[in-house]
Amino acid sequence: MSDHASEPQPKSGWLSRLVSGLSKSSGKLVTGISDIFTKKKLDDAALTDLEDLLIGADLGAATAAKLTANLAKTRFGKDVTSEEVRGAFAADITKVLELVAIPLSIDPAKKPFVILMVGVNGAGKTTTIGKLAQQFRRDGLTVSLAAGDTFRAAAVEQLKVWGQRVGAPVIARETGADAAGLAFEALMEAKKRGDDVLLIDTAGRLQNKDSLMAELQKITRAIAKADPGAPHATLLVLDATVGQNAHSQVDIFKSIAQVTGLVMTKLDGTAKGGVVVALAERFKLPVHYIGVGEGADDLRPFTSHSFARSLMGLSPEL
Ligand SMILES: Nc1nc2c(ncn2[C@@H]2O[C@H](COP(=O)(O)OP(=O)(O)OP(=O)(O)O)[C@@H](O)[C@H]2O)c(=O)[nH]1
Ligand SMILES: [Mg+2]
Repeated sequence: MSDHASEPQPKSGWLSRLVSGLSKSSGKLVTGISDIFTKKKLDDAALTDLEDLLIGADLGAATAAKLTANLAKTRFGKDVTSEEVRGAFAADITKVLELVAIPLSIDPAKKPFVILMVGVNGAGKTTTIGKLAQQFRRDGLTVSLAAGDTFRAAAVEQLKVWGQRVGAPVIARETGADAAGLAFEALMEAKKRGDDVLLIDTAGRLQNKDSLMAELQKITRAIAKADPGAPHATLLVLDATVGQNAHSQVDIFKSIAQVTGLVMTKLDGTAKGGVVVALAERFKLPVHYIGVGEGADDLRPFTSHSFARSLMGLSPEL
């Protein structure tokens, strides 16, 4: 039986989804670490192998160097078990992630609290809006949605389906309509109704950075015209399956929008979950939510300890 399989299964539904969602990422690390320690003490060669393994699992060179250096400090030359190594890594990763695991707080004084969703095509913006809308509705908040991706009719339809499902009005216009005008109108309507939250979807085309920048800036200006403090949050949605590519997406979107936080989606479909750690180390942007599946309950607030432990194939409950 592997170390991984011997871990107790989490009791709560979400934690077991987190564990199974991250199983591709943790499987790679668990097997890799145990391969390194079947034959060796913690010597220089083992440390190099561990560092390479962490880099290969997308945790980034800086984090990989830090984790292995910390391990060497207390355990160099000693016999260590792979479980001990994973425990030590998880503890250090938790520290890195604690700085960015910041919940998105909806300020009730802002009516509505305006959330602008940005990110490349297919990252999961629209789905994340639907999932968030459902959770806010469950919390008793009134929510409206703005179909700011006016390029594709299917995008508007997708948002309408979510709106109907969760009981949130969707403000949409015909395909090709001005997204900034739509955002302005949606915010005025949401204000009039006294909605608690307005979620604004955007198109994610990145073929041309200048046009994307112009579009997003126009939308932001229109929102600020309707409400000078808005948007109150600009969330960059990143698809974890792109791995290292996520770095350049953060760079680009930070340069064209006031990104206030990240949402990482599709952690269930990839062995590249370690990229969350690399992004935390490099950008220090708050990570508000992670997605480990397509269902509304598969998006949850990001928590450092349970993520770090699950990534290392350890029980998130301990
Ligand atoms: N497995 C999995 N799939 C997800 C997750 N989040 C989103 N998806 C799927 O990813 C696909 C793309 O999601 P969308 O929400 O349409 O992405 P988008 O950013 O709005 O894309 P564009 O509108 O084309 O810019 C959909 O099939 C979603 O169901 C996740 O956490 N896990
Ligand atoms: Mg979309």
